[in-house]
Amino acid sequence: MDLFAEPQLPLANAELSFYPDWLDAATAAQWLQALVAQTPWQQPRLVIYGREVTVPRLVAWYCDADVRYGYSGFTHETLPWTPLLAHIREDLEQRLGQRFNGVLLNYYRDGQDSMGWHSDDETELGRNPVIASLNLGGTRRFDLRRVGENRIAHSLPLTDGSLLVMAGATQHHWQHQVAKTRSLCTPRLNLTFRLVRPTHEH
Ligand SMILES: O=C(O)CCC(=O)C(=O)O
Ligand SMILES: [Mn+2]
Repeated sequence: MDLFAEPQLPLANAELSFYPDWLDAATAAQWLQALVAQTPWQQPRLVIYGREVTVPRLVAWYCDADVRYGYSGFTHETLPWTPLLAHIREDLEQRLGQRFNGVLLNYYRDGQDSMGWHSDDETELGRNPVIASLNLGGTRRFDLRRVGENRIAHSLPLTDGSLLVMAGATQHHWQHQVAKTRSLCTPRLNLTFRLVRPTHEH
């Protein structure tokens, strides 16, 4: 890792750190191949304004046995940690000094797979959640806009082996998306590690 590169992105009311070289290429390739093959992918349907839509990507949710988490209007089927995912979690926890008890896998098969504008602001995540987002495979553009504005204020390419950490008040002031694109892109796997609080804490 380049010790002189400043990971902090220059956005007001946000705590965003980007580490482009978090993983070496061989590790990233190995994890991508294994995770794509061993994950029981789901494509949930959810109801938006009374219309049933299919989520435009494949997902899977792994967490500790005691975690309850409803995400974006639907409850994921809960999977137990695999040895590889437990290893990745441990590596992140050690290097970031932050605990996580769940990870959402998002698999973008091609440019038509996407994730719409949102903040990761579910109450289960607590007031100022730390979310560690690991990227494997094809590069996709990650956009940020201020809550209440349409204009994209900042974009960055989430490249293979990179890590984006969102912390502090970021989710109160900013939304993010991974938009559809007509450009050719190879499959991309994103893992967002989260710490879900017990429901009785709030
Ligand atoms: O794929 C990404 O980089 C975004 C994932 C995301 O925002 C989420 O899982 O909440
Ligand atoms: Mn998100």
